[in-house]
Amino acid sequence: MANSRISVDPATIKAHDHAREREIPTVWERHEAMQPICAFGDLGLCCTICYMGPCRIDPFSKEDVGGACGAKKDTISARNFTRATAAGAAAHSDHGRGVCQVLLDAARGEAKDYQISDIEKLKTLAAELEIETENVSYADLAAQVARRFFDNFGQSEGYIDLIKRAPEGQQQRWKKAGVYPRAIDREVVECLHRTHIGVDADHRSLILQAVRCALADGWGGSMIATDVQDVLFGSPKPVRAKVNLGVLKQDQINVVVHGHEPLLSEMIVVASRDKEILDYAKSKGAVGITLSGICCTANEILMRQGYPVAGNFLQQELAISTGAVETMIVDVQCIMPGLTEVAGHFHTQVITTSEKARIPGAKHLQFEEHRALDFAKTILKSAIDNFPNRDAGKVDIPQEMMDLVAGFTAENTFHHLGGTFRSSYRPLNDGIMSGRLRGVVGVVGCNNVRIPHDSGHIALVEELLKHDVLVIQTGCSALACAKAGWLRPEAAKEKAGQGLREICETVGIPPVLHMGSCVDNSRILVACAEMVKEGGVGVDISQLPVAAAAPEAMSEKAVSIGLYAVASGITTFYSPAPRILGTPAVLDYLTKGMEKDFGACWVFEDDPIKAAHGIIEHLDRKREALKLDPMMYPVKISRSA
Ligand code: NFS
Repeated sequence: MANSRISVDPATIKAHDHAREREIPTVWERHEAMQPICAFGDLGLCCTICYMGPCRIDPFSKEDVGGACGAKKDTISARNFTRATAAGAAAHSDHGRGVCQVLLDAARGEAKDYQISDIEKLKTLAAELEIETENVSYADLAAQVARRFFDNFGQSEGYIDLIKRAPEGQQQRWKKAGVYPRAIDREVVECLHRTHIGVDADHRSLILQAVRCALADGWGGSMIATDVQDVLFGSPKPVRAKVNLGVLKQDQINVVVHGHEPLLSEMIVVASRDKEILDYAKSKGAVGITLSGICCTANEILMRQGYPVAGNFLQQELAISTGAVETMIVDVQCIMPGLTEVAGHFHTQVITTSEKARIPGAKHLQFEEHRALDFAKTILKSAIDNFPNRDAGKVDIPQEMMDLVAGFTAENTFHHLGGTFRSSYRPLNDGIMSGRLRGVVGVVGCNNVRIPHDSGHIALVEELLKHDVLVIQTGCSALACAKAGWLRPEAAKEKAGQGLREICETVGIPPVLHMGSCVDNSRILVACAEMVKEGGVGVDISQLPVAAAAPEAMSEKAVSIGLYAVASGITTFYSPAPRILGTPAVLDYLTKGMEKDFGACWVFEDDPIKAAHGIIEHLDRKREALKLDPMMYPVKISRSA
């Protein structure tokens, strides 16, 4: 396969070449072996829900045929879409539940290695939940907040609490459409119930339930995960760090954490600084320990601790194929089972730690939160013991590495725009109103092997920056642009249009702001709500000059994120489309009908430059509707860009 189809990142190309020379198949080779991809499945026209089938619908058939039960393509495709949303929402939200459990355990003194790191955030949250904060110990407050959030998962009455953070206009739309989310688990379960054979067969009704479930994710499970993690581990602050495979070190013990929940990785951070552990590492001939991350776990320890990032989703196997990783510690989500096969060619141990995720070929060490630090030390010791097994002849670490600044949040990000004296969203809104900034766009999501690694993120973001769009990022997308160097303040001079550059240089921020992991897309929702509150750029999220993009979407979580973004009023450019392209009715509702119900829609555009131009036009339409000033430094869209 040509390198241009692998990646736009030189480190990835080098590491992939190294794996290929050693005849180690990775995701690219496995994906190629899968060709041609089944078109029925790809178009969303394959139904595996009951055991009369699988049934598949011919997209070219003149007659409106159905599967064995009579379900036609609209039903089949909408059911598949709803199930994908439920799985994505479940993954984010179960993560949220896990951190709530640790908050409760820490408050009860049963998880002694954890503490409440951000007391102010705890108090603010408690007040928001109308929990009495006077004369209550922090431990008691934390326990009450945790229990209240637990209720948000399973309650039989009422609605999820944090949905009230949304502007009134958006809440009214949700109520009118009948999608105001009740309880997180309930919405996931209802998606599964409705999509069982013989229940809901109306595509719009199914998608509206998917919307309710996605909202329970974005304004519920994910938002709870973000807020409770901030309470436990501290709210991120801007921090400098390094990214790409070059962070792995030849003379050090390399431990890579991969997955999503920061509960264990935060403890590994603490353990990796422990003198006894460092001395033990030296006793085995290593200079020290390099702890780095892959995927969203990487984002978590990056933004709170400044730890280096080895790579994003498609680089997970390549980190191992450098031959320099002693141990990869994984928990949940986005962990390829193929890792252990790659590890089998080297001395690398893959260790699973979550009771929810075991991988054939990996060693399982069950993480125990009540003795978290001891557990972290045990795992590090086993990595150190593995160092002498490394075969120097097999080691090949690409040297590419880039500086970045991460650690922006809804609370601190736009406050930076105001400098020290004006801590509010006013300067951001003023920047937009005066035409210095065209708008704000969240570029988020995964890598997908169907698209050359990082190419979509890079092309789309580069084009947006030229046109004075402030870009905020999370997940693997943030890591793609970090590797390109755009999360450095200097990138404003190199990449941004004049208006954006002026703002970035005045405040000293990069033109692309790292806002965390994928559950932290909830920070983007809160930031949008804050922009509305500040005034002048729309009374509803759907009126703001904002948009979202996921140019290399891969996971079901990305479907849930895309859906809650759109339902929250943020038009979302998404590629590749979820499996609905074979169904005109579903496609029509997602790309047009949702606009009427929620004020925003999905746009499925595979060409990242065309997507960027679509976003720019969308922002300009929003600006026009609000009668904002013309852009101060207009740059013509070049169609050949
Ligand atoms: Ni998000 Fe994070 Fe990456 Fe995609 Fe996977 S790591 S939760 S799903 S692949 S951005």
